[in-house]
Amino acid sequence: TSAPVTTAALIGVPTDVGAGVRGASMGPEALRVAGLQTALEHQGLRVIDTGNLSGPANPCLPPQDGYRHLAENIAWNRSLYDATLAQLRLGHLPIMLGGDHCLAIGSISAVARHCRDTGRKLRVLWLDAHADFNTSALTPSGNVHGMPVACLCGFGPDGLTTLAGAAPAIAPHEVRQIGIRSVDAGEKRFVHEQGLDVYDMRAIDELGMRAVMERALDGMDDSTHLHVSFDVDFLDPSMAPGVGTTVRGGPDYREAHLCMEMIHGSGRLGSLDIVELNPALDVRNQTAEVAVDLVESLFGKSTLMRR
Ligand code: 5AB
Ligand code: MN
Ligand code: MN
Ligand code: MN
Repeated sequence: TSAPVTTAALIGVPTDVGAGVRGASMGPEALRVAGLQTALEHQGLRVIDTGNLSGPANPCLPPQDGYRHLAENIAWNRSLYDATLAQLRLGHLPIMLGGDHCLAIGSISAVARHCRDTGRKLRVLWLDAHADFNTSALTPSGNVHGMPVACLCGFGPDGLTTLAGAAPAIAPHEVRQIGIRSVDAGEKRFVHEQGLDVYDMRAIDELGMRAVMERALDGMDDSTHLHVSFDVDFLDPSMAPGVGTTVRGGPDYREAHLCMEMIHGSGRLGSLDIVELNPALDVRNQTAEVAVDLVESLFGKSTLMRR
């Protein structure tokens, strides 16, 4: 009795319309060059690379009414929503290759819709230096990559909050944030008000990554779909310089691996985003290579046979 083979579907989304610094649009190709497909195949997955989605160029304009490039953000996320939902309906495990983190609105809206359609529970693990819980009123930048969690919870413009239908795609209690160390003042108040479950760097320092992950993964069962949204700036910039918004003091290499290994151990992983990788700021593709290393752990690579 061997477990059925999982088919992963890579969806490249080459855009940086939600970011303040350009370059994340080159992320999908950098992840491919770093050997993502082979790494997944080594962990026993079947992999389909669906190629890259296409969409509007980055107009590089200042914010309007609190958002930069709102129309472009909506266009890319609609297209990603459709592509992700199609793969979920085929029984595949979608892996979104970003692109900036605005794209989690499209991918997670599709996952939420699929969970609703199939009677599953949803758990979202948000691995990031940032809470990404700004609104147009709170944002210091207007960059939509700082707003996806708020949009998914229903706080945002119609074009980004209703991809999966009129109701918010997710509820704050379905989210666990890990690695957080940079939150804006207004955003911080809103995180508390909405009751997001945040494991910041202090929690990781005090409790250790193991206890944090035990808590973050607690309460899932056979009917839970686990989505991991991996913002590469989660990692300490000493090992991951290729991101637009570095923040010192992130998880080190071993802590990040333990995080991924424990997610694998939960057995519930159903979809993944890899976002915010910026090859224009990277050195010899090392950040993409670290991300691929971590994805190997996420899909079951371990030193010894079993644990
Ligand atoms: B990322 C900041 N909070 O809203 C903002 O990289 C940064 O997807 C957002 O986590 C960083 O502009 C967005 C200052
Ligand atoms: Mn982010
Ligand atoms: Mn971030
Ligand atoms: Mn970023």
